[in-house]
Amino acid sequence: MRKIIHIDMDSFYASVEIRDNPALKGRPVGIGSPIHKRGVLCTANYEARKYGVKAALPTMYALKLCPDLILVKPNFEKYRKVSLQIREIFKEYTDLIEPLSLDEAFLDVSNCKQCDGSATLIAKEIRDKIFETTKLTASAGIAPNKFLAKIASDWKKPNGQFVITPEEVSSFIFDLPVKKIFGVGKVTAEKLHGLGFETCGDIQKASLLELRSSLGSTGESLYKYSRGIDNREVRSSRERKSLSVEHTFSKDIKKIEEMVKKATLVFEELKSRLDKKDIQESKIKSVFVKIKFKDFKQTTVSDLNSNVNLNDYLVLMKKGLQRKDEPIRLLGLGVQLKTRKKESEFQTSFLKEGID
Ligand code: TTP
Repeated sequence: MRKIIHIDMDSFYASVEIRDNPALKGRPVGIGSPIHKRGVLCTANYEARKYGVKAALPTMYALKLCPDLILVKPNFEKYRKVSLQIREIFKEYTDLIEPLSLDEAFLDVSNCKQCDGSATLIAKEIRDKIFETTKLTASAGIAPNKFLAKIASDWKKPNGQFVITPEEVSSFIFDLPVKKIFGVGKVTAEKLHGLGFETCGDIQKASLLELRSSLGSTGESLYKYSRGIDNREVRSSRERKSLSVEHTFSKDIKKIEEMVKKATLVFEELKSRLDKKDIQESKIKSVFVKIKFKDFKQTTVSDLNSNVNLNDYLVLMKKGLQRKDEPIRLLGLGVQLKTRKKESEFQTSFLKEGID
């Protein structure tokens, strides 16, 4: 039985900016470029969230929801510095640390001797130390696995923590809405609702076979997650090979103008994810576009190019669209990263997943 802590800083970029400019305190703040209002927000503080303003929302739209929103340009150097400070604190407790982004990490504290081995007390101590060192608050989730710990860290946000003991897993998971499950986005959630699954408890009533036939491999993951089962280890040295953002549309898209509009949104989200994961251009090997057509056939177009810019992605998208004259149901933009793998291996593995 593992003891996992998921630590997540509260409205991270916004909190750093407010800490460094107290005049922003108590006012609605969004992090995003004030000049390029055509972009999307990286995040917003809790005052702004009251208006419905949140990460990934187009800045123009956020300003409509909250005309008093103060826009602050992101400063990644500062966020990186805080990130290093919090990682130093994690290291005082365990070597099994899996950072998910600059402000978020899983810690496996199963063998940690501090605080008499109590993961709850360790989480509290870590949050206190983070505050002492950075003057920023963090929330924590404590649970027997990563899936539950991540959900739990959201439960008492901001500046709180929530524990799910092994005994509590069944009752906690039973009423959990399906959209809280990792990987279940808007479209999958709608599909699940259509099948009559509102909560994890509902999914538990279905057999593995039923889930597999109606949802494919997603069905298999849902079978496990809906029972609170997750055997993934905390991996401290994982080498990321790619990062992408995909949008599945609730209605298939036919018109090229609409595809360009969607691509622009996906692109902005990709850029902000790259920042959040601290992936700079020097780490990028190639860029790619993935398209899934109405008939579920998919194609990937890539280019050995480390510049992440919208025009290049649009060129790749148009190339992909020429391969089939059909509306599209999914658009993904991404990057392949430089790895320690040999070039030849990279090419084959990429092509394998790339074409149809
Ligand atoms: P999150 O931990 O997802 O969000 P948050 O810390 O802003 O707020 P919460 O208190 O609800 O956890 O992301 C951490 C930082 O990553 C966030 O401050 C800004 C950045 N980010 C982006 O740049 N783009 C995004 O789409 C998201 C979700 C976050």
